[in-house]
Amino acid sequence: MLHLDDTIAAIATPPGEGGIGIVRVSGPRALAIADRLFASGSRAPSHLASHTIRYGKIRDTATGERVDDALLLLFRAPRSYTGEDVVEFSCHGGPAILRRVLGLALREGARLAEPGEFTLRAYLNGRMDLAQAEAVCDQVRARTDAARRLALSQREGVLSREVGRLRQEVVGAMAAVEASIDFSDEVGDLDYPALEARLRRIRGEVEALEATSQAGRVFREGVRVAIVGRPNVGKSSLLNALLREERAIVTPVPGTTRDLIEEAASIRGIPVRAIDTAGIRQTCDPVEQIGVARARAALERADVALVVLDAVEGWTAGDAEAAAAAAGRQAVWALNKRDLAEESALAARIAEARDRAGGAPVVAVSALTGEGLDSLEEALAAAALHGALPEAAAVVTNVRHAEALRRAAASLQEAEATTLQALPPDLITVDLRGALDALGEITGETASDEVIHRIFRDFCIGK
Ligand SMILES: Nc1nc2c(ncn2[C@@H]2O[C@H](COP(=O)(O)OP(=O)(O)OP(=O)(O)O)[C@@H](O)[C@H]2O)c(=O)[nH]1
Ligand SMILES: [Mg+2]
Repeated sequence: MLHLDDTIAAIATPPGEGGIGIVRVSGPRALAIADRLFASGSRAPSHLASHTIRYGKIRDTATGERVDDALLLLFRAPRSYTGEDVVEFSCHGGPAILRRVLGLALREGARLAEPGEFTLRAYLNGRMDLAQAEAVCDQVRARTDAARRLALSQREGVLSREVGRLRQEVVGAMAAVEASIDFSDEVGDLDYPALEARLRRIRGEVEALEATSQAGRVFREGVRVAIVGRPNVGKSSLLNALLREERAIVTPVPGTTRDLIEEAASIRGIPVRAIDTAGIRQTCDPVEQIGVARARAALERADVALVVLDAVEGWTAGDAEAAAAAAGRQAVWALNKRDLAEESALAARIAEARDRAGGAPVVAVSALTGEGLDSLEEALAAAALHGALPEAAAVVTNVRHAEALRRAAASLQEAEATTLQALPPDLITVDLRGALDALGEITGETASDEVIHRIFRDFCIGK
């Protein structure tokens, strides 16, 4: 897959009907293909300047049939997305049109692009590094504004620059070690304590960057929030309130919700799958029994449990059962129906819930009036992020990057140990080389073809 000598083509817009649809062609034959397919005025596309748009007609040269009128966008190498000659046909967005135009491009010598191959070429041609290429995919996949922002900053190179800076730090330490090997007469023997302190500082910075990955992953991949509690406390009402949509059936009858109801929401920019469940209780109704079993299973799979209690009714055995089911995981407790509770009684209920919540935050809320919903969302976001809101400029959102950073930190720690024992300097450089390689995998300098292949395989076709 890692070759660049042929010309690739793909439909770059999603399947189905749309205002426009784009067929993209990149490679040495791109301009020649445009010449064959596209007619506009007297000048052939291959004679147009780079970054030109032309209105014209797409024709099947074999039959002379007119296929569509379209815009041609033309970018010459190296100033294009892929770094190669690129043409894009902006057609009317219908599947038959786009299939036909793509077919013509293939007939004229292009090959169907593999997933992510345009971006792969951008990477191989040095238009972006590996972390930036991965961010392209994250941008496309972003479901919330926060995820979009993180992906954009990574594509713009914020993470790459931080990784590059850390690599330079390691290179600097390595240069000091190597100088002591090669020029011990001039620079003197290695200052082991100073080197050890220097390596420890660098490792601290690598670890700090790795530590942002927890939050980064939450923003990128989202979390599952299971809403649990005994019947009738207002779980479905809270789901609807969080979604701002009447999604689940709400009635005064306990046992209304039988099956799981799962819906996507965005809470403080975090993509959330909110799961409403059947009220947990002992029951003889076989349908409800299955519902309760599903509620427990949903809880098992959830990242955060939203345990709902009633702000008016006191603590019951049913609450204890629901709380026990949620024990041991990230949880937020909501005292719902606060609009029905007297102020003093509410304070007592909050205190009682705090006693039993085992450290989980307790929020008084009303699904009916929306009071307290803001604080509930705040608490859910904090629970999802394990309390750590990313403040750093560079945030790691990718498991692969986090794993590489952990290996870099481990190598640095080895180097520290070697230094501490005042072992021969070449042994230290071996560990430092390991740290450099691990950091280089993030931006791609030291990534294997297999790693690169795996990354682009997950892209969509045409990207
Ligand atoms: N006053 C008031 N009533 C509420 C509030 N939240 C829910 N209710 C009412 O409480 C009743 C039960 O609400 P649901 O949302 O169906 O409760 P649930 O926990 O999903 O119940 P099950 O599905 O049976 O387990 C309904 O009559 C709701 O209108 C609230 O904040 N204030
Ligand atoms: Mg319900």
